[in-house]
Amino acid sequence: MEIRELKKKSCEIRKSALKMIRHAGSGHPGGSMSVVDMLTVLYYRQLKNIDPADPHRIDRDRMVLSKGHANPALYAILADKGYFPVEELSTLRQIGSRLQGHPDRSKTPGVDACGGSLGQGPSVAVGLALGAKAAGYDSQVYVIVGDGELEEGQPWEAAMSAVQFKLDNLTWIIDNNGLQIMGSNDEVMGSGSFEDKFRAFGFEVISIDGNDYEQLIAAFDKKVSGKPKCIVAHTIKGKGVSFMENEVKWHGAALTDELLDQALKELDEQEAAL
Ligand SMILES: Cc1ncc(C[n+]2csc(CCOP(=O)(O)OP(=O)(O)O)c2C)c(N)n1
Ligand SMILES: [Mg+2]
Repeated sequence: MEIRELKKKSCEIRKSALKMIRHAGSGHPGGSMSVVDMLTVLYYRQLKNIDPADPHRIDRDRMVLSKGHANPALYAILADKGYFPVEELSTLRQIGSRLQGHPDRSKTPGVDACGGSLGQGPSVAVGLALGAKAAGYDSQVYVIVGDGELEEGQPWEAAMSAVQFKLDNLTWIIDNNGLQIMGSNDEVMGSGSFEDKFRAFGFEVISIDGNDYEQLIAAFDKKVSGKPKCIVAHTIKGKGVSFMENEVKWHGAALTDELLDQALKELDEQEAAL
């Protein structure tokens, strides 16, 4: 897909995710909006050998959404790609639904790893990347981690392992939106420069505007050998919806009907302007 088409697609995905959250009456719009652009590039351009007709294809690339609360963005994409019917999106977070609030690989076609209990996805991704190498598959593994999530200890163990095992088939993406559930990262637990930290661990580090398509594509396309790649994606929490951008209160809140209408109108205008 060309960049203009990707951008148009991202408007659709944003609208779909917000409608889902409104319908469910709960969810995480801020952190869903910040990852839409990276997910759009991944699913419509980057991931190889993914096939809705064969979701478990053994040689596929893998995508681990470690910050699992951003699931509505992923579900919107998986439905659009045909992993399950679009109508099913309205069952988000309902009892018995295949679309739970956080990713469940045993329930949802196209979901590669469980998530939601923050801090675990990088370890799963390290295992997947090791497994692909051991089995001789040319699969790439991507993991998306929140910046607040990196206050957990487990990701740093995974980071050491990824370097130790020279996992150059692993791309670790930090959604560095500067906010978490209770405020800014700096207020809650200042983490300093992720660029410096991951470089010190031995990653190839690429720092980008994570809502910019040219920069996302260049970062994904960069070939790295002998070590894992870390993309520090500086994003805007709530990206694309004026009243949500950089507002911590939109971490975990459903929209009212009025605000949903406003958000959809803004996204329609952005799409029409492309
Ligand atoms: C182990 C664990 N502790 C707490 C939570 C509750 N929680 C959900 S989202 C969140 C904040 C995450 O912040 P960040 O990783 O920056 O996510 P984003 O800003 O991308 O939404 C927290 C604490 C959780 N899901 N898992
Ligand atoms: Mg954050």
